[in-house]
This record gives sequence, structure tokens and C-alpha cells, in this order.
Amino acid sequence: MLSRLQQLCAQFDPFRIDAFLVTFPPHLRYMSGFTGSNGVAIITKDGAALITDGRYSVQVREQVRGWKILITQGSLFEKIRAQRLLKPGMRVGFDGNTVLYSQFLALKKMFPKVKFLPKADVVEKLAAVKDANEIAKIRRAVEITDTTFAEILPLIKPGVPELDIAAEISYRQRKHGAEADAFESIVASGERSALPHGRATFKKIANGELLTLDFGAVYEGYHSDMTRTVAVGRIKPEAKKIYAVVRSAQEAAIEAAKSGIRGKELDAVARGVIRKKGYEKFFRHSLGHGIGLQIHEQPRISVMSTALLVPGNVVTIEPGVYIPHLGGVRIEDDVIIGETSCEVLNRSPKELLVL
Ligand SMILES: [Mn+2]
Repeated sequence: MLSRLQQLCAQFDPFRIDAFLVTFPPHLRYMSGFTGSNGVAIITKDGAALITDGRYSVQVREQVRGWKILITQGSLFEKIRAQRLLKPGMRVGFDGNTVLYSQFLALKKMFPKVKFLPKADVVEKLAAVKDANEIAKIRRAVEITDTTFAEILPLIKPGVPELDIAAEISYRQRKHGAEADAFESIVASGERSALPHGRATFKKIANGELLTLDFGAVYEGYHSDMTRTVAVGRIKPEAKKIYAVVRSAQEAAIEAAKSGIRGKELDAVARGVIRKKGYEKFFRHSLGHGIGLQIHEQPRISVMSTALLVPGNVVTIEPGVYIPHLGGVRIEDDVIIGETSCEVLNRSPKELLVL
């Protein structure tokens, strides 16, 4: 198995580049192990250098092995120039999605004889295939989320504000070993459940409502992401119906998720189930996304995505149906793509829970 640096350098010839520049913290972490918030890496076939500032002088040496480490109090790019890490005539690739335009202009000005070439998703495509160590961390993050879900169910009652539930999620995930929430938890009740990204508010949960909970944990940098929708008391027949539709779409997509399928083909499996029931126009987002050091990463599973799923991808499968003024349902699991099937990591139940 090639190291991450070797895998990156293996792309230099096809891309016709001599070096790759990394600034985005999750990509720096993936390539080097460095978890600081400020740094630049210059990777060449002859070696890799990481430049950061004085706040990280101790941490970077603990976290990064086999790289040239440079600390500066001034501009990171200035340090690259002072150390002559980039030579005239070099062609340097960078991630056009994360390097700022102002940084690009500064680089061009500081290194007039170097060519900087935007390349899309180079590090992310490597990071999309998880190794055993990464999968173990994601499993742990998912376990924390499942355990937390079971614990908060008894706390969901009419009169309890959504924000109370969000606070309990954060507290319990941390008590179970999470270093952070994966993102600001979505706790959306009643009509608000029709907002796919309804952050928790002071609204009190009421009887007869759907309640969507979408949250995740971070464990050693790796994210989990789960959604469940529950019923609080007796809900309308149409709410029950959309629950059944979303559940069957989610299960059909899980059945189809395996190596060799493209993102848009998998998206179409779930969307097709929802279309047959007449709810297609109420499913307005993509089916899923990769998870890892970022909460949203490659591969994407959307109507547009040509990404070919391969073993070791870890993705979410999360169809939803959202009907204004009635409410919404989303069910989301994290799965590992295998050769002939996928492994669902979440253990939380998927039948409609009536609280
Ligand atoms: Mn998600």
C-alpha cells in the first residue's frame, strides 16, 4: 500500500506538475497528520515540507514525521520563498476549491516564474478511500451517535424546546467520547421538520408532530452523520405515509450501494422509489455524501455525480420528503461501500418510533 504522499506524487506525471501545494486544514491533516488551523504544505517527489506559525511549534513536531518542518512568525508564503522550496520553472498544483483567490494572487506575485495550476479534488479523491484505521474511527463516531440517540428518546416530550434536545445531544455525545459535534445539530419539529436543515430553535415540541433529528459526532477527527425522524404522539396519516416512502427509498438505496455504481445511479434508486409514490418534487437534495475528516466530502451521491463508488468509500444515504406545513421525514445512515454490498454502520432503529 502506497503512503498518502506516494499516492499524491503518483498523480504528478498525469497532471504534468512538479509539486502540490496544500493549505486547507482537513487536507493538511490527511496528508501529514497536522491538526493545526494554519499551515501550508509543499509536496514534491523529493520530499514534503510543512510551514506553520509559532503557536504550533511543539504540536507540529509531535504530529508530523518525515517532513521538513518550518516555523515562521511572518507570512507562510514568504517562508516558502526564503527557503527556496519552489524553483523557477516549476509547475505547482493546488486545490482550486479551497485556496483563496487572494492567496492565488499573492503566490503569483511572489513567485513570478512558477506556474500555479488549479486541480480539483486531488487530496479529496485520495481521502475518499478509507483505510482500516480510518474506518475504525468512523465506526466509533457512529457508535457514539447511536448510543446518544437511544438516550435522548426518553427526553423527547411535548413542551420540551428543540434547543434542549440539541444541548442533550452535545452533552451526551461528549460524555460518550466525542471530541465535538460533527455539525450544529438539526432538531426540527412540526412544520419546521419540512426544513431539511432546520437548526434547533426555542420552539417547543408538540403533540402530533414529526421531529427530525440530524446529528453526528467527531472521534479522532472522523465524523458520523445520522438522521432519524420520530413521531410525537399521534401523527396525520399522510405523515405516516411519507415516513413509509422515505424508509423504502432509503432501504432500496442501501440494497443497491456497492462498488461499481455511480453516484447518480445510486441517487436515482432512491429518487425512483419516491417518484413512484408521487413525492419526487418534495425530495430536493442529494442522496448522500462521503464522510471522513470532513462532514461533507467525496464521493458525492447526487443527480449530477459521476463518481464511481469503490470499496472503502464511506458515505451517507439520506433521502427525505418535505411537505410545507405538514412536515418532513429524513432517514440517514452511514455505510461502508464493499465489493458486492455495503455495510450499514448505524444500529438505531428505522421503524417509525411513536414517542
Ligand atoms: Mn448527511
